[in-house]
Amino acid sequence: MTRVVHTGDTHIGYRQYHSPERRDDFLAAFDRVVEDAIEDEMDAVVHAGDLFHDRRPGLVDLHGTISVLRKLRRADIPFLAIVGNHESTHGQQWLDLFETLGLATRLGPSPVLVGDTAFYGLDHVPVSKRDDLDYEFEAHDADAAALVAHGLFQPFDFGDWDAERVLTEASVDFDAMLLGDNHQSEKERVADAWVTYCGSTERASASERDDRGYNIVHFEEDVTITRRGIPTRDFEYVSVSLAEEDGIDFVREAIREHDVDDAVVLVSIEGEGTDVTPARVEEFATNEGALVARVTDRREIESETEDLSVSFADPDDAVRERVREMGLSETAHAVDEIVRASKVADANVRDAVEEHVSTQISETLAAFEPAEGDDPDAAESDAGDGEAGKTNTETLSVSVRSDGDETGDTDNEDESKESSSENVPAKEPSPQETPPAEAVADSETASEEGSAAVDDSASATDEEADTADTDDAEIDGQISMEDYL
Ligand SMILES: [Mn+2]
Repeated sequence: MTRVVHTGDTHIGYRQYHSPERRDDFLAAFDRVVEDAIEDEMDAVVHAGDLFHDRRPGLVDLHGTISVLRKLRRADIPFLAIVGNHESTHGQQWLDLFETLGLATRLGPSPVLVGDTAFYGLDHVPVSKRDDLDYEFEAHDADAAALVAHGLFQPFDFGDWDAERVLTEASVDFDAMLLGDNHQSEKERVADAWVTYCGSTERASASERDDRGYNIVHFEEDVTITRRGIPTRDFEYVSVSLAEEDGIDFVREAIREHDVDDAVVLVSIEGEGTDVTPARVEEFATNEGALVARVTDRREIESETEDLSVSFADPDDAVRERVREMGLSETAHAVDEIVRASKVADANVRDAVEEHVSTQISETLAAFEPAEGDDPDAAESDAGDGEAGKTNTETLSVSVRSDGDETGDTDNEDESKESSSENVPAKEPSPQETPPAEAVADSETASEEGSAAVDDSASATDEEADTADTDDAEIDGQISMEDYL
């Protein structure tokens, strides 16, 4: 008999809504799961990927994680894990470091025995590389076997990886697939095995409305899966529909009906109404004790500022217009698109930019020629301008700002806009529940192809990337694993 905790999608280091408290919450949730496992004398804690939110966790996140893992080691409970898409690096993984420290076991194609159950691992693999997988696993002589994997699997909604195919093609007969990536817990029988998601342990997105928790998996004659909830940060969803004469007081009343103390408060406004701006609503909720308040204003209001050249209703428009005026090269525009347009997960921006620029260098240097300034169309593709020096300087300052402020933080705001594979658009109840200015997610393909392409171009460019990482460390407090080793 073997009894394990199945957890995953912990996303330690996620400073959701720019909130340091939220960052602590993600670590606290992991700690809670581990404390439960120790109290219940579990045989192991199995982690199905995305322990970290980012491939470059901050020092404080690493420190906290190591402290929690040490508790498990003291209790003599093994921590078995795989690598998810969020934390994956191109070289050695953080998990390898923890393994070196004796704090974790990285699961792979060889069986790791816990009691009389054999555990195997399958890290997240980009879609473009899955056809090459042969699902060869080393044989075992245990009573039961489980495969721990990270990805969006069929038969669940939005799956792009077929669990049935994995189970039938695998050289080992698995009794269970313990999965991560989908932040919603799921459980279904497939090809004589249980296929289950444990769900995330803190809401990494406003769309994750169900209670958070983890699985307890019991391997006996049969496999039994039960769920246990954990306390998490309160999210209050406030939905108001304003009639024409309704003002800010109406919204305040609606907020007062909720217990917003220390909560993440997400207000959705529909209808008409006067006198109500998101800033005033957020200020009110914060004064009422909310940890974080975000407003999604879904009203369509006639603009009274049509004679202004900049619409503050859409700052992105203003930025776009300014970028067009700068006479940037085609490549600079492409880089701007990658950095700012949110189609690429923040963790993958660096690699996507590197990949794009390397390709351009090898294919067409013309793409680096500055475009005509003040000409939106010419700026897309044309080359040559006397103001090259000036525009290049501006380009640099724009990309530095974007990297530090825009991409890192804004993209982190809500996973729904990231292109990682746990982006599950249709599972999000409706756009009104996501915080403001957060575009609905983009296709997974962008980042998948981005990272796959970088994988292919291999380590030739790794060194440069690492240097950049070190520079960045001074800016955002993140460090690369190589700084540690
Ligand atoms: Mn995840």
